[in-house]
Amino acid sequence: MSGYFNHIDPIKFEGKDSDNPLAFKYYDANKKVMGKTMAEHLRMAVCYWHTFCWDGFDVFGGGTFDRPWHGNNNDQAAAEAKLDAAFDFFDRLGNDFWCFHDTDVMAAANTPREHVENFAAILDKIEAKMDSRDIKLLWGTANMFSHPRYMAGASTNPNPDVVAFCALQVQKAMEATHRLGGSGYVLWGGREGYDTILNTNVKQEMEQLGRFVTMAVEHKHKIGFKGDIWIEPKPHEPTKHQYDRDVATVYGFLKEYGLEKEVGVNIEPNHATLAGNSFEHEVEMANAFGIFGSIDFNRGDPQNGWDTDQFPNDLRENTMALYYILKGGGFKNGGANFDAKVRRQSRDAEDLFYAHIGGMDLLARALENAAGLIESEKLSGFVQDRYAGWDKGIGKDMMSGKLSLSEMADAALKSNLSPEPISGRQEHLENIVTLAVK
Ligand code: XLS
Ligand code: NI
Ligand code: NI
Repeated sequence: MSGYFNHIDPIKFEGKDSDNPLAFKYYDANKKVMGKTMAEHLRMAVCYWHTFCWDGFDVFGGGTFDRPWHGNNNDQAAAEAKLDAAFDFFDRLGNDFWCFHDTDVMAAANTPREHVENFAAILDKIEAKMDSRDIKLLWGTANMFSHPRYMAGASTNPNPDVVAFCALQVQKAMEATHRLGGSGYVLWGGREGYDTILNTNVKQEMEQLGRFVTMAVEHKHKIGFKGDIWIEPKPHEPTKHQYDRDVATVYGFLKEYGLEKEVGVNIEPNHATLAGNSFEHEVEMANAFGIFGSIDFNRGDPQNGWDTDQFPNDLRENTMALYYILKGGGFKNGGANFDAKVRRQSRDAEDLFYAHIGGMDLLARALENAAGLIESEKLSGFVQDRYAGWDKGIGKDMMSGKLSLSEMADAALKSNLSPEPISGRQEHLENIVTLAVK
């Protein structure tokens, strides 16, 4: 036990009239919404990296948090101290899931053999922690972007020896995820892209990525991992152009390599907005392609053009996202993790709790709002009516392939109709959402 969180009592649900900032006002794990509990719907996870690894540094200055487990050496003792603190935090917050990168949890390693040894050493400890609790692993991943060896990319690196190191990290991280009972495995291609086209062979790199993801899928089947693999789209940052730009781009990539039935997406709203998309657009595109997986729930800042990774607090945006998530059938193996970090001045233990409590309460409200929108059928009914023409007549015949272009054209000549434009009712529909955001 680290002691760092000792002054914080386990967080309880106290209801919306509570004044206690260290209590849930809306997240009532066992409350039923559309037939499932809030906990079952949301599958909320704490992310190890921002919450326990980041020390508050930014590009202009060093760490500000002074956590007792952040020593100068990232050795096994430090990794174990961090693990104790993390599980002590989970015990108090009561989150059902967590997620991690290999390098978050282990002692620093420089060589491939050291990587295997250090990762294995901490895995036994993690397993022991998990065995004595109810907490589950939402997903695991490998960090293939922080070490200088990855400055020119991970699986898209010009040097095959670097890609071999990636293969080792993915192999071990996926096996660890499987061993710890994880539901998913994430591939975020942090440096799978380029800074200048002048030094880059784009076709070669795309093919490396295609082959590498195929190898990861083959390995999943070889070891019998039954969870999902998800790619996390992001358009840029750290590289100028990233190959996994957004959901539609990832789908094109998956189709090209025959992986669209094997790999889904882990959507992050801040990445969506950086790509010029709304959060709900990305969710609905993933639903349309059948690749919806999981969500990293953070937010950006409307005035800043980078991945600020802030805890979510926009009820309307998250109501919309949850509406499309529920409409698509909700989370299966996926869930809601907070890929978000407290601000650099939020340096106290309490701040970590305020952040997660706020995010969990927000998602609980957004879930109830979204369920209300689904149940009222006002939005879905409107959309259904709008497209009703495709269930019959020439609409149906065109879509079933019965009509050629000329036959469809003949239908226009035959009816000689100049169809009346019909209102899209945008403001009316927006009002329905506004009234549902409570
Ligand atoms: C960075 C990403 C990263 C992934 C996991 O922008 O969001 O944190 O979620 O590697
Ligand atoms: Ni993320
Ligand atoms: Ni991100």
